[in-house]
Amino acid sequence: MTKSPILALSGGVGGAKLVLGLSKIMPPKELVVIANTGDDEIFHNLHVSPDIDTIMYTLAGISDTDRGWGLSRETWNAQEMLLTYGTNPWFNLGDRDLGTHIRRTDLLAQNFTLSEVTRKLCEHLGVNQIIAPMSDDPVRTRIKTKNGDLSFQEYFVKYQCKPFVKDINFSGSKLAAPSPIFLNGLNQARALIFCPSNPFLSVDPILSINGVRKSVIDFKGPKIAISPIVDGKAIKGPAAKLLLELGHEVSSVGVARYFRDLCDIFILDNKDSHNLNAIKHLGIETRTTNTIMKTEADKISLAEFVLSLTKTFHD
Ligand code: FO1
Repeated sequence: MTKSPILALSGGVGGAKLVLGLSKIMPPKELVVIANTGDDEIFHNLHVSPDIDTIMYTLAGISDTDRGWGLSRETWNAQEMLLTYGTNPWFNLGDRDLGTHIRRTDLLAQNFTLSEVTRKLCEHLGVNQIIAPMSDDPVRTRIKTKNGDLSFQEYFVKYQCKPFVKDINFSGSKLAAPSPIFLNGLNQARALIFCPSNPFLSVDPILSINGVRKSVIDFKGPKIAISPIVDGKAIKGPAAKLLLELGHEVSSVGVARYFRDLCDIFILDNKDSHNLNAIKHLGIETRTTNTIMKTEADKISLAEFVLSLTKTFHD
C-alpha cells in the first residue's frame, strides 16, 4: 500500500540534484515533484518550461549534467540555421530539446493543461515519479532592474544575472491556482521538502500563487529546507548576489530568516556549522550535513538524510 507521498518543491539545477537522490531511495509514486514555472517563456512560438524539463530529463537519465540544463548528446543544427538566417537567438535550444518544446506546444494547443502535457511527456520518457507544474495558469517571474524590467530568461541568460535587481514579482500569480497535483500534495503529503534552490527565483514564484503560502504554513507534516548558500556563497547561480541586492544578510542565516515561517527543520552544510546557534535563535530546528552534491552518492546521502528527518519529526 503506497504511503502518502513526499512533496518536493524544486526549481533550478540544485533542486533537481536532490530530486534525483530522492528518486533513487523512494518508490516512484511516493515522490511528487512540483516544478517552478516562473522561468517559462515562449521562444520561436514554442512553450519552454526549463525547470520542468530539468527535473524530467534528470529523472529520465538523459540530462546533460555538465551543462546543468537540456539534453545529453545534444546537437545545435537548428540554432546554426537560425544564425544563418541572421537572427541572434540568445536562448540556446538544442535539436533534441526542440522536440520537447514542439510536442509540449502542440499538446497545449490541443487544450491539454501543462500538468497533463507534463504527464504525457514523462510517460514517453519512462519517468514514473510524479512531476507537475506549480500551476496550470501562466505565472511569470519579472525581474525589476536598474535598466528596466526583464523576464527571468532575459535576466538569467541574456544578461547573465549582471543587472542590479531592485525587486522581483510574479505576473499572473494572484489569478493563478495551484495545479491539481500540487493542491492534492499540500493536503495529502506526509512531508514537504524545499529542494536547495534560489529562494527568490525558485521558491517565491511557487509561494506567490493564490493561497499557496498559507497552505504551506498550515501544512500538517514536517517541512524541511536546505540552505542553497554555503559559506556565504551560492553553489550555483545568483542567490548570493540577490540576497545582497535585496537587502538580506548574505549567509545561511539570511536564508534561514527567509524560511523562518515556512519550515520546521533547516539544513546547513557542515561548513556553516558556526551559524547553527544564530539560526536556532530564530526558533528554527537546525541540522548540519554535507549539502554539496557533486556525485550521485552525494545526492543519495543528502536525500537519505532529509528522508530520515521526515520520519523522526513525523512519528
Ligand atoms: N541557460 C543558459 O545559461 N543559457 C541558455 O542558452 C539556456 C537555454 C536553455 C534552454 C532550455 C532550457 O530548458 C533551459 C535553458 N537554460 C539556459 C537554463 C534556464 O535558463 C533555466 O531557467 C535555469 O536553469 C534556471 O532554472
